[in-house]
Amino acid sequence: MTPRPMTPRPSRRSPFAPCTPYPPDVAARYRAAGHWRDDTLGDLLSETARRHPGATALVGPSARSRHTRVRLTYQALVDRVERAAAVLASQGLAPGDRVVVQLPNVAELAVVVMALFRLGALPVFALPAHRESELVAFCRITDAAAHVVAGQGWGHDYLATAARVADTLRAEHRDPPVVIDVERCDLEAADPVPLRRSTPHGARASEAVAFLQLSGGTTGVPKLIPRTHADYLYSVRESVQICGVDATTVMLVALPATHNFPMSSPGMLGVWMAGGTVVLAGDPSPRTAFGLIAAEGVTTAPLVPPLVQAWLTRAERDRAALHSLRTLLVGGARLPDSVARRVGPELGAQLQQVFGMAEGLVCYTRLGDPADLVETTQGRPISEADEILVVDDLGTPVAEGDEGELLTRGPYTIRGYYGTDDRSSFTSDGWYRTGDRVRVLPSGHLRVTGRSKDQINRGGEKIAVAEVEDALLRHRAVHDAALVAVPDAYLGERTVAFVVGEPLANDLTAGSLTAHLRTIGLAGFKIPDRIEIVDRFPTTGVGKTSRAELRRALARGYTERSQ
Ligand code: OOB
Repeated sequence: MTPRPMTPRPSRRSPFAPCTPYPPDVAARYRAAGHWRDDTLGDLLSETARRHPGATALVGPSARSRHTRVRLTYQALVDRVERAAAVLASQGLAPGDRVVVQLPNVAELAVVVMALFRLGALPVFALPAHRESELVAFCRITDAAAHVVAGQGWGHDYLATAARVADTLRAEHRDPPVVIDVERCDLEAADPVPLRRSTPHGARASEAVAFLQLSGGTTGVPKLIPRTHADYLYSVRESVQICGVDATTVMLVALPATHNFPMSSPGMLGVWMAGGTVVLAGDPSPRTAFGLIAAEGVTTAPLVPPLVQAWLTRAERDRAALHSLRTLLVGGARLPDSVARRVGPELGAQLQQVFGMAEGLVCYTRLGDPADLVETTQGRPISEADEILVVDDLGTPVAEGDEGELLTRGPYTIRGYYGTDDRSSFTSDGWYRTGDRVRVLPSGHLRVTGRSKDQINRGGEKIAVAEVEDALLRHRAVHDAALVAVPDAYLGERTVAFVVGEPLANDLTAGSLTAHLRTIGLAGFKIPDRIEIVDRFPTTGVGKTSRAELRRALARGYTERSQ
C-alpha cells in the first residue's frame, strides 16, 4: 500500500519576514539567461539518486556512535532524508519554520539539512563554536521553531547550552525553540512518507528563501543572509563546472560543514549534484584528514590557509597518504603567496584559490590558469553576470588596476540582510559593499590586498570588532575597550583587546575578562588571544581611539600598564 502523502501542519511561528527582493527586471534577466531555474534544494538528492542510486553519497561519523563510519548510497541517503523529514514534521516543524542547525560534521547533519529542505523549513546555519550569545541572537531574529544539537559527546555540552538559550528567551517572554538532540532522537523512526510539496512563498518555489547563512558581520549583532534555492543552486552548478567536480570526486569536508565554503563552493552540494562522494571528518586535525584521504581515496578538499600549513607539515612525513588527492580548494582568508607555491610540489595537488562570501560572490582561479595567477591571485568571479566595481573612499570607481573597495551585484549575491533595516552594507542601487580591498588584473583575476571593514579574519573565522568590544563593555569594571588585529604567521591575524578599567577597578585582570566573555556565551574563536589593561587609549586628532596607534604600540611591545 502506498502511504498517503502527508500535509505538514501550519506553523505556529511568526511568518517569514520579507527580504529585499532582486528588482523585477533583473530577476527576469537571470531567469531568461537560465541562471535561475525551477528546481529546489529539496529535489537535489533525489535527482542524483535517479541517475546514480548505488553510488556512495556520504561517508562520515554518526552522532550516536562516533567511532562508526556511516556509509550511505544515494538511495539510502534519500530514504533517511524522507524518514527524517517525517520525524521533524511529527515534532511540529512546518514549512517556513526557521530551525537553528548546530551540528558537528556527522552524517546526521546532512540528513537533517536535506530533510529541512524537503519539508520547506529553513535551516539557520550556526557553527558548533557558537554559544549562547550568538544562538540567542539567531533565535530572536528568526523566531526559531527548533534548535538541532548533538547532545554532549562532541567536545561541548550542546544540550546545556541549548537549555540556557531557551531560559534566556523565556525570560524575554519569547517562545523558545524545541530542542532536537540527534544523539537521542531517532531520525529514522518514521516511515518515509512522501511530503506534499509546499510552496510557502507563492508559485515560484525556487525563488523563495531556502535558508539563512551567517555573515562574519561588522556590527554588534550577527547578521543573517537569506539565500534562495535558485540563486544558490546557480552558484553550485557553475562551481561544479569550474572545479571539475564529477561522479569520481571524493571530497573531504574537514571545515565546519554548514559554512558556505564547504557547503557550496562547490562543496557538499556540488558533489551531490555531480554524483560523487562526500567524506565528513569528525575533527579538523591533519591526522584524521590524512587517514581518511588514504582510506577513502579522497580527490579534493576545501581548506582554510592555516589548515594548508598544517597539512604541509604533516606531508613531510606522510606524503604517501595523499596519493589520490587531485585538487585543493583554499579560501576563507588570504593565502600567502609563499604557501600557495608549496601546495603543488609538496601536497601533489593542484591549487584552486577561492575568494568567496556567504553574501554571494565567489571567485575561483581556474584549473587551466598559469601558475603565476593561481599562486598570487584569489581568482575571478564564477559568472559573466557577476558585476564588479572597485571604488575609492568616496565611492568613485578607481582607474583600471588600481586598489579600492570591492562592490558587487549578481545572480547569487543578496540585496539585503534578513530581519534588519540596516542597509549600510548596500548602496542605493543594490551593490553589496564587501569591505574587502582588491586590485583587478587585466585577466579579470582579483588580488585581495586588505580590508576596509571592521572585521578580523582569524584563519578564516570572522570576528566583528564591535561585537567583541560590546561584550567586553558589559563587564561592570570596564570603562572602554578596543579590539585590534595583529599579524600572525599561522592564522593570518590574531586578536588583542585593549581595555581601560573604571576608576578604582583594581581587580580587573585579563583572566577575569576572559571568564566574563565565556559566561556571557561568546563563541571561543571571538575570545581575544591577548588582553592588555591600560590606563588610557591613544587618540586621533579628533579624539577617537586610535587603533593604528594601538597596533603600533603592540609592535613596539609597549603598553602603559599590561598584565
Ligand atoms: C567565506 O565566506 P565568509 O562569509 O565567512 O567570509 C567572507 C570574507 C570575505 O569578504 C573576505 O573578507 C574573506 O572572507 N575571504 C578572503 C578569501 N576568502 C574569503 N580573503 C582573502 N582571500 C580569500 N581567498 O570565507 C567563503 C565563502 C565561500 C567560499 C570561500 C570562502
